[in-house]
Amino acid sequence: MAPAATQVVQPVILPHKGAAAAATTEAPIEDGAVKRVDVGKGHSWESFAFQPIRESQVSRTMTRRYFADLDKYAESDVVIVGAGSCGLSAAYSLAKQRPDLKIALIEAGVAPGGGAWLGGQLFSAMVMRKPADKFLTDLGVPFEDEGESSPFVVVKHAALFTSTLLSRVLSFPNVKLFNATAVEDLITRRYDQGEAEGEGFGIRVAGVVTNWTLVSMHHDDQSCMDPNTINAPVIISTTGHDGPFGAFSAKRLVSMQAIERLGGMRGLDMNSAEDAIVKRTREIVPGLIIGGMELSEVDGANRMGPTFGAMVLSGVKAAEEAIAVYDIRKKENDI
Ligand code: 48N
Repeated sequence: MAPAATQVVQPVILPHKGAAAAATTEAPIEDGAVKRVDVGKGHSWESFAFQPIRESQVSRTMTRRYFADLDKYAESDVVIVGAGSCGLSAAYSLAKQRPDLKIALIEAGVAPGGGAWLGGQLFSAMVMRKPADKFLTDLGVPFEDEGESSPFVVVKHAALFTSTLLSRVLSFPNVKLFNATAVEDLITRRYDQGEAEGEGFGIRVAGVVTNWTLVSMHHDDQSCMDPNTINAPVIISTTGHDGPFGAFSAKRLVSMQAIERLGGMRGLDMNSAEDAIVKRTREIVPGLIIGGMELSEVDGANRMGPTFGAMVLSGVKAAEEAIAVYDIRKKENDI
């Protein structure tokens, strides 16, 4: 039976509130034809020249900005560990709902995006089960929908989703991405659990410990490379399940005996995996919310393989959980 006609849902790109007014040299589109970028001087390559510069001007611009950001985000409201599809979706959802919150996004890779640059087995198309198409519409990513009877939609290339999401997240003035930076530990506080949580002392997560990723990967062959820190009352950890740092926070909670053991990711079962990951995205220990595929390692949930709807909606849920935790701690003046 021929597939139902595929309808391409074009996004209505709304002017993004958080987007800085980007200076552009893009020539305006006139009568349907995009004019080439006008580089001035009558667009003559023979007479073309950049304005002269001294190298230190570039160096000072980069270092001043980076260290001003480090200073500003040394005290953050929310830190998101891992800028894969779940972490980026959490950052987008959180920054859009709460422009008052300072959000630090820490990504070990030079390139954010995690496993969402390609679909399954390095193929291009990205499949998302409904209702995750609502997130795509909100974000403004075009997708193909074979109609109501189809349980999923398709983004023609995963990179179209990830690059659009990344650009929206980076356009928020209250989000700072620190990429090529690894979280190599958690800042913790002991707190009296009181009767409600079964007496004794528990740990609460109060920030992250960071280092350049390349440094974090070489502690075994170069000692004494101390880290840096970011304090925050709420951490969202979405570090995935594979790669050199996969499930980082979950594994660290076990090694500090904050949780007994990992449940261990189970075999592939799309139907059970995606519902479980979205519905169980939650605060694992006070101050630390875990979502995305990292959660499958905590709970022993199945994996879903090449569908990404649970990643984006787990990110949406993690953002809501983070807002709830933050607002309670703020009300208790316990930030
Ligand atoms: O894409 P991932 O790995 O993780 P998620 O949970 O955002 O998305 C998972 C998704 O890509 C799948 O695995 C799909 C759905 N397949 C499932 C299946 O069954 O096979 O992104 C995690 C990001 C990466 O970019 C890592 O570099 C980063 O987190 N990361 C860290 N960044 C900073 N500090 C760390 N300690 C750290 N650990 C991982």
